[in-house]
Amino acid sequence: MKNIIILGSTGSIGTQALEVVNNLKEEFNLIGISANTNFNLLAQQAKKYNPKYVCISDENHRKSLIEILGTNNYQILSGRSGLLELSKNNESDIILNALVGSEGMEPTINAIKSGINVALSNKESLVMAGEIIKQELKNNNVSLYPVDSEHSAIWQCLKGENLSQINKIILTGSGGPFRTKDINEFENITKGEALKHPNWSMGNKITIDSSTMMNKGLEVIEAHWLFNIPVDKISIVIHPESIIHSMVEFADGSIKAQLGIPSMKIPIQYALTYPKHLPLSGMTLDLVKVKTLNFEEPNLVKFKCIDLAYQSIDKGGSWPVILNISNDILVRKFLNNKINYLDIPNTIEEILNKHEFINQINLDDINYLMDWTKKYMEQKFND
Ligand code: MN3
Repeated sequence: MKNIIILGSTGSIGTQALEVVNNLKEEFNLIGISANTNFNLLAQQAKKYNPKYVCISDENHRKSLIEILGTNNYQILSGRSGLLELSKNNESDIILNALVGSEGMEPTINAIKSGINVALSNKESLVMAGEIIKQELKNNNVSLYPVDSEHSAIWQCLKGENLSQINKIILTGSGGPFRTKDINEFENITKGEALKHPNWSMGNKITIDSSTMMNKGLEVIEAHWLFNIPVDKISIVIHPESIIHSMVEFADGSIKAQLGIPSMKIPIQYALTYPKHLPLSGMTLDLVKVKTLNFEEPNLVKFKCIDLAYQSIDKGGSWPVILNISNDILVRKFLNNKINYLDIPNTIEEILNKHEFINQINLDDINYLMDWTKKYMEQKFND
């Protein structure tokens, strides 16, 4: 029986993770959940699953949460400090980090430093602090289990294999909603169009990232840190059906792939139950119905973000940090109708080239770069 905390329990990954945990009652004891602003759903989840700790990050909703739940049966935490405290709670054996964006990095590091294994959905943690996280994993003898479907696939393909015998990793991506759209029409892409992902149902931030294909770029960096593979051995193949979740090619040309229906429940459950594949209903893939699998090359001209991500990990240091933070801020602005679609890649490129490069980064540098990027954006967009 594992004690588990789910950070970001009201989001797309969090709600699915709660179902997974609830279906495996003999495996898990849920001890904590957290949400950013959605106190209503958080309260419902608390009543249904009875965790000891309930955390609302937005301090404004603390009172409302307490009004619904009371303080007799739950320990209520709030604010950024409450979240950070929960991420260090070593009554838990595993923490699922399903937080969105850069804000998820510190909780990941806290958990590792507290000796807690992490099931990581927050890829931004590794994009910004990959090197620091790897060092802390070693120092604290802690494991990191990927939740991202591509990385779960690679992880499964690498089981029992020797890293030195790998030719390359082949990350698959659906290509998003604009795979076949003319580049000249990109300028007028609306939020509604960008939020319509063909295969996966996900949160807003990652859905926009999938449409710009920044998501795939971030995943290249994530794979690099997770599996210790040089970036020139990580390639991207567009696979519109999202049935193959990624592949590994070995020295002899043999390729292993992991397949399944595009549901996050499978990689979530595997990250939590590793190394066991436990029953999960409704997830059977009917290959006869799928019939055809297609593959094509990614278009790096249309999807500049992929190229920016490769450049970033190549340059290292502050580049991936700036890449990630500026993307976070720009996606939020796009979702709030503050900027146009093409402002996302164009501004990331601009800021990457303008910032003062830091070669070896520590956590203070990352915090400094966060502030610097926020200020840059405020000035650029006048808000
Ligand atoms: Mn993914």
